Amino acid sequence: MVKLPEYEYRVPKPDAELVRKSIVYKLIFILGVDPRDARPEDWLNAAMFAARDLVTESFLQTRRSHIEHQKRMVYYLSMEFLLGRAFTNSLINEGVYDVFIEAFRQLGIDFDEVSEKEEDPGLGNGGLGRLAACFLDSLATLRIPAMGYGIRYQYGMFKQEIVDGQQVEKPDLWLDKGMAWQFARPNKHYPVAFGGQLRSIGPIKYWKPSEKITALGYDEIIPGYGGDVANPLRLWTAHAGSLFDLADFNKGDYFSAMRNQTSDENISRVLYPNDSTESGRELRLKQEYFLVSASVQDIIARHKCRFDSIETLADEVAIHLNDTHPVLAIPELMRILIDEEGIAWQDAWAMCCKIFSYTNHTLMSEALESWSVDLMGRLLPRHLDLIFEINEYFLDSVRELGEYDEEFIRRVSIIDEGYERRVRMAWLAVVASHKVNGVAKIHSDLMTTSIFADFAELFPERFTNVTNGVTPRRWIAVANRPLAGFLDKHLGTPQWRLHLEKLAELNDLVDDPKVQAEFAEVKNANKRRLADYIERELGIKVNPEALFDVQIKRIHEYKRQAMNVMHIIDRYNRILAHPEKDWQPRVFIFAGKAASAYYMAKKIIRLINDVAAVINNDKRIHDLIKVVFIPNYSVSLAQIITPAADLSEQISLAGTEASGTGNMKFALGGALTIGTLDGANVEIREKVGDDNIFIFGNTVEQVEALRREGYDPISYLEADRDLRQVVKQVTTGVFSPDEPGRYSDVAQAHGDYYQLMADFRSYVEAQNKADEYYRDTAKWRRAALINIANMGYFSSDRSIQQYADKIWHIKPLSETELAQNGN
Ligand code: 26V
Repeated sequence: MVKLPEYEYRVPKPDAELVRKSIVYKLIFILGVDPRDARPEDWLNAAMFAARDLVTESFLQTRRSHIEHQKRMVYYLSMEFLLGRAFTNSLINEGVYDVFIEAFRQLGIDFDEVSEKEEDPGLGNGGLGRLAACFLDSLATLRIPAMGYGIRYQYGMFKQEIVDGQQVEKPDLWLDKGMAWQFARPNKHYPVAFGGQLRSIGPIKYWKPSEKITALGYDEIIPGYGGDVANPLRLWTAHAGSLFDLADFNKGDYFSAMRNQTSDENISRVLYPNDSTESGRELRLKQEYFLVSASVQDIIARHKCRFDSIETLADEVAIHLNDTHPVLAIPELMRILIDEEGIAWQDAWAMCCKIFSYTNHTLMSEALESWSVDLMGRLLPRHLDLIFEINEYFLDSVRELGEYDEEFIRRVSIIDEGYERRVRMAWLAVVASHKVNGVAKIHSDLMTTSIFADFAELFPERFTNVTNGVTPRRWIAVANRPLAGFLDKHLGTPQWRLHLEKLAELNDLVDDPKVQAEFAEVKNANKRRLADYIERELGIKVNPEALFDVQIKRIHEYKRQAMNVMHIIDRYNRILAHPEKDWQPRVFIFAGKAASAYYMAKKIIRLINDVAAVINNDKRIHDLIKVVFIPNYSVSLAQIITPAADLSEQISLAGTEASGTGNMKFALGGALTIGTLDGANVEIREKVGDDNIFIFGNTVEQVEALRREGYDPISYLEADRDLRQVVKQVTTGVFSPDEPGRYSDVAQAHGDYYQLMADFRSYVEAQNKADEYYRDTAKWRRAALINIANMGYFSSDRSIQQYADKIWHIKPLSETELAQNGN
């Protein structure tokens, strides 16, 4: 190994002058741009290169420590990572935010204008992807030896435009804007094979694939807070054929070789913009296999570079499956261990069972992945064969217990022997994992009584809960600087960034009128920032003194944005009927994307915009209601909207939202929740107390009872005149006068499967209660402060610590391990 004297590669502690010089240097010598011609985009790239220099050292040092101290590693496999912008986050985590602000000031360049030029890498759909990003932040911050693996989609989540009230999808060309935050790793490449045949010579099986592509790695740097650790998120890009094998081109058919190249490279072209169904798409299966094959090969290569023998793999490595999307990692590891490493089947299986763990993120049956045996056999014959062997081995072991009939065996079989035989990916995940967790208490409980009930009977010790969390670095320190200042002052320490439970000390201050007033100033500053954004982007003026009522998340029927709209219409009706009453002015804010093929979700977006057009322009309402749909929801938009909310809408039908993490971000920013007893709302209520949250609606038990007894939406309509009026207005075209029949199908949708009618009245009552609270400013501010003070538990640091302790059995790098690095 090359010996370097220390001073040759230690980046000096930066001051503003050094940073300024570095930025200008990068601009000229890396980007080749004359400072006099530089656009904000160029300054951004230059500044990101300057910031990357500061992180790179800890990035390399972290890796070196893992090797030297032979640390057990965890690998987090996910098809989605919604990282959000890297620039300001890295400055906060490196502790150089103010230094960069000063450097920009010296250059005479607007820091905010420049940092807003950064594209969000939208490599995910929603909750699951954002959770993965919060987890990476916590893994690095807690110094856990870890690495993420994902796909570097060329096109991330589509950009949403609203045209005539309707969603229009536009491609997201995020990579074209520069990639200053990634290191290309041209030496990290692996072949990924598909198709062909499975042959055998005696007991030895071998796979002769018909197609081979190359996975090429890029490392996105994930800096931990405090600046001494940074972990990689390795993202794979598909390249045609074998990278350095030019044989194909020498056959003389240059053009068809090039054509094949484009189709092979489709694998990493685009993120599937759907988070509930994508049944049977061949390209999706190829993407999933592409991710896991490259990652498992890389994990093994890394292990071999640290240890002599593959036999110790299960002692040194934990692999976590973020939902079922990367579950093919199980047969892929089996294949490599058996076919390439010569390990006996049972030994390989024992290793897998020690290595894998799996998180379930949804109970919705349509989101449970299964692949037809036919398709899998065509694309991955060896893997299908291994899955059959795993299934046989597993079912034999169940039969041996002698307690279960064939009906039970049929239910737990990894192969669904229905009309078309299918591989149940969640079953495979449960059978191979030593731990399976849900993402909130209620969700983990429901998991073991519903979809996984049979498995919970077989393996009770396998199931556990780790309630989700969010990173306070991004969601307070970066997104809510006024609140960060407030906390620093009143907690008397910046330590809440690392120990969020310190927020509890605020509990002593919630009655102090001065503290309440200061908090109100924080909230108002955030509301003014959002109001400016809304005016700039949409030309709508909203009053920052009104109550900001916010629902931002994917548009889904189960999340019941439609019920929110029904309340708005009902309120509109009541104001018109009683204009003399003292109504609380409200701004209703929505944002969220609908899957492009999800008809009903798109219709909900249109309804929101139609209702907005009518109410916002009705002079009789005197701005008591404003309805705003903010287009193109993303992590960076959430960073602007969340801190500005007064009221957080978490109104899914009980039993449908696994956890939610937006609910945590809002409460952390001092918004009060109006919500059902669903997902993490249940635990938020436990922490903040009943008086500081507006809970309404049926419980899971009540929802199930209604379903059992035959849910009858009409009965609610008959019993409630206001509800009847709202439904009538929507379905007869009051909000779509140019096309009165536009929503005639909406009310009938699946017989109100998500029980909006059943919860409507109690929702409206909870909303009225919220108005009453809000009028009593001291009471509201106190409740908001109590919410902040009791959110410490919902830090993703706590979640990750629990994963590390109960699931991965992994220890962080100690201070000394990090420091003792021979270079
Ligand atoms: C499913 C599918 C189906 C196949 C096509 C692509 C695709 C992509 C994603 C998904 C699963 C989405 C599941 C999800 O995002 N669940 C959310 O996870 C959050 C983090 O645990 C949790 O807070 C939300 O409640 C839950 O909805």
